[in-house]
Amino acid sequence: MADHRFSLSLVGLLMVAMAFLKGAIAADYEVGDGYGWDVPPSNSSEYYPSWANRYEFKVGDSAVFNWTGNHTAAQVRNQADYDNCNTNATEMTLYAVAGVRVPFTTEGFHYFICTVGTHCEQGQKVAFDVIAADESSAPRATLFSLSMFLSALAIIIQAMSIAETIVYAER
Ligand SMILES: *[C@@H]1O[C@H](CO)[C@@H](O)[C@H](O)[C@H]1NC(C)=O
Ligand SMILES: *[C@@H]1O[C@H](CO)[C@@H](O)[C@H](O)[C@H]1NC(C)=O
Ligand SMILES: *[C@@H]1O[C@H](CO)[C@@H](O)[C@H](O)[C@H]1NC(C)=O
Ligand SMILES: *[C@@H]1O[C@H](CO)[C@@H](O)[C@H](O)[C@H]1NC(C)=O
Ligand SMILES: [Cu+2]
Repeated sequence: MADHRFSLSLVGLLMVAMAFLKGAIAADYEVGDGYGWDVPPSNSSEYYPSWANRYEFKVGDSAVFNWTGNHTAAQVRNQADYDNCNTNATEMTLYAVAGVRVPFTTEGFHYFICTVGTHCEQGQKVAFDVIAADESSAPRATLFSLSMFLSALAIIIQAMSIAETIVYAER
């Protein structure tokens, strides 16, 4: 019985570990955290870049743009478009639905602006410096495989201890 409880807690522990490792493989970043995607309180074009500076974005991670009211998240081509708040629709990828999740599929800078009114000029813009997932992805993959193996092992141990309990019950 004690064995059974032990293996159950082992399974629980491994599930937590797996969730953690899965989180380490790809992360979602809600732009602006609790403030969301809006005109910055200070109209400062440093507001979102300084938010972005707190994180390390990797290929495979995603940006989530959440807002209420009239906003968009538009990925513009380069720093010039970002600096100039270029809202030319044919030169951007426009996301108009709040809560949109945009995965980073390439390394390098990714620039986003809001195309509504003068929001971009008022600082509703963000640049992500996305780095490769390469050198860290190998150990992560290994850790993930290891956690899968340990989970399988824990399930086997649990199944064995249940079988043992049944044997005891039948005696
Ligand atoms: C931000 O810009 C808007 C529009 O230009 C202006 O009405 C508002 O007073 C500005 N807010 C701050 C804190 O500068
Ligand atoms: C998006 O923003 C709304 C309003 O600010 C909030 O209620 C909701 O929880 C946010 N969604 C996520 C996924 O953060
Ligand atoms: C918008 O971009 C397209 C493609 O680069 C260009 O042909 C067009 O002239 C631009 N429109 C404006 C108003 O700048
Ligand atoms: C949002 O703002 C745009 C201007 O950028 C305007 O054309 C549109 O009608 C607005 N939508 C709403 C629902 O206010
Ligand atoms: Cu906006």
